[in-house]
Amino acid sequence: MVLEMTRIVESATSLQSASKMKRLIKFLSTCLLVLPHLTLVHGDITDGNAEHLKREHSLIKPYQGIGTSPSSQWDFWGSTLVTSQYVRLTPDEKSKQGSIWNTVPCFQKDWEMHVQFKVHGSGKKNLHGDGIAIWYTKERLHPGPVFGNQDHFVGLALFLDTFRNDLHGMDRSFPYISAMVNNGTQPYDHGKDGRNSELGGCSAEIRNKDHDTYLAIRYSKGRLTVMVDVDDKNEWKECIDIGGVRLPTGYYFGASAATGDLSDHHDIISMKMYQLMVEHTTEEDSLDWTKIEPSVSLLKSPKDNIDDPTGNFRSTPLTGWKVFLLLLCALLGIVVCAVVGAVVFQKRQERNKRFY
Ligand SMILES: [Ca+2]
Repeated sequence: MVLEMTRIVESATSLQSASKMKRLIKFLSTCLLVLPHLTLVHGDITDGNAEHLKREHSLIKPYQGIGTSPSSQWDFWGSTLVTSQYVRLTPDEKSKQGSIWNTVPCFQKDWEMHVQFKVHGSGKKNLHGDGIAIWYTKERLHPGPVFGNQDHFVGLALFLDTFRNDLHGMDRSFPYISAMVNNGTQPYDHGKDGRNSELGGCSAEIRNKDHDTYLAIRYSKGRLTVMVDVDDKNEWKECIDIGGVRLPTGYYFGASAATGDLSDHHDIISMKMYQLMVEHTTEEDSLDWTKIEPSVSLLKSPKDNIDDPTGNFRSTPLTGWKVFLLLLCALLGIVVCAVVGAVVFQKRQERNKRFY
């Protein structure tokens, strides 16, 4: 389009003014190229801003009072061992299960959880397991078969699956990170490594690293974003980014891990929860967010959304794009006006020259 404009302008004006116009168009087209990046940067996951750290939902060294103090904001269960340097959910031993749970329900509508973890053990390639799960669920401290937590859970789970159970699923490498949202009706199928119920995922080398390994989970305006920082580059790499996710407030954060015939040390170093400063419409704010049922609209047919009184939430992930398109249209408008204006100005000048 910009090239087309350049051609039109070249034919309409003299060579000298065309070069000026080219510079103008080059500048404006640079603006157009830069604009999407500005919006992308805006949408990127943030690094933790200490101001917005919610201590009551965070697990930070040296984990004072955990499990022993009545005012403790974290409970633990099973094989979990709390030291001053790490919370070990399982040791590198067979058939262990452990978990740690925030005792304070989270009433933030938009949040970001940064988890520093460490998975390490003596098992050689493919001879280790099973992995860690990070939870945001209705219930807490319910041990079970899903990485040490109950099946048919209600809420969100992130699985850091280090052992490949499904030998047919050779198209992906392990460890594999995946997300699942459940309203309690779906089972987690270990035999398929949860593939039937996953919303998205990525492979990530997270085991036996000498450097720190991190995972970030952001939930804001119906969008779930998961980033990993496991390559010692101090930068987030996108793993999962999906819209149309609905999660209520009032659920609990937790982490669990399990070993089977194969094992690993599954350690949590920290869980830092940040409140995101996001504005909501009065309509959104007037709803009772604790009553929302966990769901993902992408997995439903459009028909299912019609009778949903809160279905309007689902369009919110598009807002960023709408804003971008509006800005793009505005900029294109400016470009067209500038080109037309310059052509008109040039023609007038030429007409004036003829009179002298
Ligand atoms: Ca598995």
